[in-house]
Amino acid sequence: MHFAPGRAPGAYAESLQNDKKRAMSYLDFDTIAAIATPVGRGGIGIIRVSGEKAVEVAMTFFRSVSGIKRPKSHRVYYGTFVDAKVEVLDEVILFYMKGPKSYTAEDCVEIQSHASPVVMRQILDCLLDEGVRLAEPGEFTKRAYLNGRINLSQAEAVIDLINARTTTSHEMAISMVKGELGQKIGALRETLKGITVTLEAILDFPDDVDEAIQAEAIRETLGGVVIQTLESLIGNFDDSDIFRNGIRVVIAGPPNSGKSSLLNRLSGQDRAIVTNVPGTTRDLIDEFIHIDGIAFQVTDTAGLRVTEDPVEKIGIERTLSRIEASDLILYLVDGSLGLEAPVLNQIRMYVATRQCMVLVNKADLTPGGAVDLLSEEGLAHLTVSVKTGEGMEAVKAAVVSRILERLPEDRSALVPNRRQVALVRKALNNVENAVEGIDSQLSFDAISIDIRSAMDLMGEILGEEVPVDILDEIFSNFCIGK
Ligand SMILES: Nc1nc2c(ncn2[C@@H]2O[C@H](COP(=O)(O)OP(=O)(O)OP(=O)(O)O)[C@@H](O)[C@H]2O)c(=O)[nH]1
Ligand SMILES: [Mg+2]
Repeated sequence: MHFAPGRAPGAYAESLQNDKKRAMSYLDFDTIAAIATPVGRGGIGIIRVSGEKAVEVAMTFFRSVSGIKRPKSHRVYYGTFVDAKVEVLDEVILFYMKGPKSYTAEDCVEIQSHASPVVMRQILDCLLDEGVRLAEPGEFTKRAYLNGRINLSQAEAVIDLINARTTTSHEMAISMVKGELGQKIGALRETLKGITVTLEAILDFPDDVDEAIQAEAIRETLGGVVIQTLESLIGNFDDSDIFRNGIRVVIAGPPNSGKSSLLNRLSGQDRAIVTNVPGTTRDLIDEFIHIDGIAFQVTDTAGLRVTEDPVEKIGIERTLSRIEASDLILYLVDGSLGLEAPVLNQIRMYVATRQCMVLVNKADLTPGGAVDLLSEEGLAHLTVSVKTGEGMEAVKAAVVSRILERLPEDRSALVPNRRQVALVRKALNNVENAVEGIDSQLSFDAISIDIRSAMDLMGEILGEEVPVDILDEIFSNFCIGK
């Protein structure tokens, strides 16, 4: 066969097999345990045990009230957990899940105790003394992956879920755990596979196939659905990236307009110094806040004006560079005054070039012309009194809706993570090369190399062809017990 020079089709399947084998041999499947619930006091705590010896070891210490010696799968047992000296450590509930119907797809036992860190630690120590090993961060999920129960994008979604800081990113993580992204990528890989099969046929039986017609069809699929899907995945990532990290909002504007007061009002804390002296704030002041389940990093800044004060100058430079790195500017002016030309120019520039909302503060005072000027200029603005709180709800609602405009329409949309999107970008590059190759009538051999690479990248996203060191990196982002 002339297929994909340098890598015969058999070699491809073999390398897949080898990757998996390498990953398997890398983990010795001994029995592992860890505390699976967060540190700190709460109602119940869970100690999770997974592996061949899970039941045997757990039953060494468990005394069931009903007197059973061997638990049945997917049943819950009530009893006590005793240590090696047969002293009762706690009342516990034992839940046994026989593999493969468990989180790791191995025999799993979960012991629920009271959430006291001391008790949980003692229970864990008993298990560890019996030859169970402490799980590494992410090892339970890693086993679920290596045992074939979940694919890599699902495993990564579990990390995102654990780390989700906001409701929105939580929703995105949930839909990935369900495997929607995996399905999409899988479908894309099937499409690419179909194309490589066609190319193979053309190369093997050149006389039986009309090359021009086939090339046209392949070009249409690649240039159409394949490129569109890859581009939309990249777009979804870009759109949703801000939700993972918190949206960066900068409060800017002339001195004394009420910026520090606004930060304090939004955060509900007396965070920044407020005085009637213009130029009070010199440095950047950050606060994390939540509005409607979305995380914001709000920064109060030094008022923008021409100044000879060296300290204030540095503060203003910092303000400007933070504005450049922001997702949204809240430009605040004092409504009891007019607007000076430099301020008006600055507003015009930010509104035109960046995400910027203009807020006219001090609505409790007599208007001084700022509102009229903005209206004349056709610049949208909201009026507010940070002091009385009037108009604050409208400001928050406007901020949220401005941000939600940037979210992928369907919230459960397919959003790859950082590692995945890097692979999607590479794949897009390959597919674009293939399309160019067809247009410039390159040999089918050459084109199939690009398609093959794109296909491998899809496999890598699904975790079917992942080098071991990358696996390590992914799973080390987990906490212990997951
Ligand atoms: N009447 C009224 N006064 C306000 C309002 N908001 C803030 N102020 C007052 O305006 C003055 C300046 O407020 P700050 O929050 O320090 O203003 P700033 O923009 O941070 O000022 P700089 O840090 O100097 O740039 C203070 O005396 C506040 O009490 C408001 O809505 N109404
Ligand atoms: Mg201030």
